[in-house]
Amino acid sequence: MAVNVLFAARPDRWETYAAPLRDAFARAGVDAHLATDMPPAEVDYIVYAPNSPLQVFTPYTRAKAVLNLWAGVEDIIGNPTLAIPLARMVDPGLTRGMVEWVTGHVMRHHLGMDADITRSDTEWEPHTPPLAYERKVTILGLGALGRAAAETLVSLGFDVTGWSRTEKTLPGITCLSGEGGLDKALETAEILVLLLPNTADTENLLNAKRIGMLPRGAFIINPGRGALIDDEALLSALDEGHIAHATLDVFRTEPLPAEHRYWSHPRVTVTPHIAAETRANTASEAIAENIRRGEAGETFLHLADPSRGY
Ligand code: NDP
Ligand code: OXD
Repeated sequence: MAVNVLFAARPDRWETYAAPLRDAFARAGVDAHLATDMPPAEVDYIVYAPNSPLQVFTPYTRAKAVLNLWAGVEDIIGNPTLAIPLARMVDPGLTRGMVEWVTGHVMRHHLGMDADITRSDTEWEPHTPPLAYERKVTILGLGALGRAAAETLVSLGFDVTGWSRTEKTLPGITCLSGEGGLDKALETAEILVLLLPNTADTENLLNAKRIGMLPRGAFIINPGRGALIDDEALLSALDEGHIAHATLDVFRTEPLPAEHRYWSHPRVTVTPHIAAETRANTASEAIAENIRRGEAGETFLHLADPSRGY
């Protein structure tokens, strides 16, 4: 018998996902009825975006799992009506997008590209940037995205340190964890990349004290979540020149309000939450595989853990 899959996201997402999901279900051998509307008590799986109108899960009495279209789960994981497994999005297309975005912005700051691009005929001042192996990059978060970004930066020759909650051993990467590990990870970070989730433990993680631990002239790149950074502390460090530049893709309020100082600060680059987008084709494969697993009685992949918040 067909499983009923409810697609609960913004209406414009349906056009993007309907065909790739149906194709992926067929390839995975999942007999599915996919729709944007069906009686809640008949739904088996919910493909979900946290900005969808669906916020109360209690009527979905038969549902086996919520399959998130986003990597971040902070807007759903604490939902008191959610009593079934929640899978985060781990999508190879999204991961590649993040790796490319992070690499591009690391390279911009590593090579000092801005100074070259804005040079005029009155200032012919050749400079030699360091080579990648002379540049220390720290990535906070060694999950699906942080790890992939770290591996690519290592392959380019960068001296990469990564920090995570649990201990890890990853080839070519100095892996640190815990509070002591964080201090070390920050002290060496000429370029700092934030790829942590937004949880109770990570909110304001980059506060004034920790920003102060970064080497003078460090660059901060944040494609993680806005709440990871104490914005006032960052602005002070930018004003004072302790931080050379911040490239920020994510913010506490999105879109970033017009009056926010980040827009006009000469040492800040704002990008509109575009570091990495879930890609319909590859994400649909991930969703189909999880439904196949659910129907085969296998464990779901990439389950979020409410006790950790991610
Ligand atoms: P994962 O859940 O795979 O990885 C999270 C990483 O953060 C893990 O290494 C985890 O440690 C670490 N971590 C979590 N909490 C702590 C803590 N308290 N102390 C130290 N380390 C911690 O997530 P992803 O890599 O898939 O995604 C990361 C984030 O990127 C998402 O949550 C989302 O906010 C953001 N994102 C942004 C996008 C954009 O376009 N800007 C697009 C997609 C995602 P451990 O390994 O020990 O569990
Ligand atoms: C995500 C995001 O969490 O786009 O997937 O930020």
